[in-house]
Amino acid sequence: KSPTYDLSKFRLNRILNNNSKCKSITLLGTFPDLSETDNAIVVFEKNAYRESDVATEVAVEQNAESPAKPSYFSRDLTVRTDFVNNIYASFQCVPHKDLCAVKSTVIYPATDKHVEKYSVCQKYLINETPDLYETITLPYISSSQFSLDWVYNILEHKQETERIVFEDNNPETGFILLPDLKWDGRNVDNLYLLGIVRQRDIKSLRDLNASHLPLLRNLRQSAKQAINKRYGLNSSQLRMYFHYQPSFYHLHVHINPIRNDAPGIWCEKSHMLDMVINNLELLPDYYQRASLPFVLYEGNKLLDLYDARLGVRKVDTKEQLDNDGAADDTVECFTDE
Ligand code: M7G
Repeated sequence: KSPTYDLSKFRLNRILNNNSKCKSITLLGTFPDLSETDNAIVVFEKNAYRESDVATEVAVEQNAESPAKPSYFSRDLTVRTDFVNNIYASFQCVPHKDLCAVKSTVIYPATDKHVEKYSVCQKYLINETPDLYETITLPYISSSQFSLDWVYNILEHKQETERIVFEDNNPETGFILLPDLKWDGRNVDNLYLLGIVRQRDIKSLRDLNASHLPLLRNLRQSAKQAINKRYGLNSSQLRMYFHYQPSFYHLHVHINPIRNDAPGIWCEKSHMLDMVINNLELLPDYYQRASLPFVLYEGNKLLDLYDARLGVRKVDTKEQLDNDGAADDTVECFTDE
């Protein structure tokens, strides 16, 4: 069930993150009208520029077909001069109100896990061996993870149905392609789509084996075709990847254009779909045998479990740094025979 709230009634308790590079601010607060105690997270993010919004009035008027859209360069622009110095000038501009929309994401009610995910904090890299996955990560994610209700709502056509870009109903190889929560849906330059698989028992990359190759190949091909048809982007202009660890343990692929630095494309978290397919072609149980690095955030209980086993938070000693990699001797190596 989706709660209804009035965003203007939000009351701020704490700023969780203020990212000047992404031009976004993440706020923790409540909707007192609904509950004094339930936490709400609100993310405000300035939209990326659309190239069509900088058309000059002449260019807009030339196109009699479509009504003139607001442009930055029109009478609606209010300009305040900061300074003019020789050939240099600086202004504060307020464009037409239609160009000032701010993308706003709300999570309500937000759990402690959401607050942790959206807060700035210390991060640590874990090199997860198959044994560490079985004994630490898997028991933890089985008992504590974000609800997948939003994923099932999409798969069952209960929510976001009108946003679906493409769907394939095959229970084994099918998936739904639709805009990610992070995309404002306006600007193809920062397009961000999700491919959510129909199969419900694949938690993450770790569960993939060669039996999933038909699914992965179908996802790669059909998503590329659908994106080309709808948005005119070439298959060679797209980046398709999995996150490890994901936040949501139902297999999904992130898709965005390579020319844009989408949020969340960090190398320590991303595994390209092409490489995943190739790894499985070479070694059917690659992801059950591989060590997979992933990042843990301060405040996450899984970090405490790893710290107890591996001493992740401990300051490195010179001996440790010298011995780094020594444990690799115990790892089975695959060589040409
Ligand atoms: P992830 O790799 O599990 O986690 O990706 P991440 O957030 O650490 O990247 C899940 C993806 O699903 C993210 O890119 C989210 O922005 C997106 N997402 C999350 N929710 C709750 C929704 C939703 O309700 N609708 C849609 N369309 N996307 C969502």
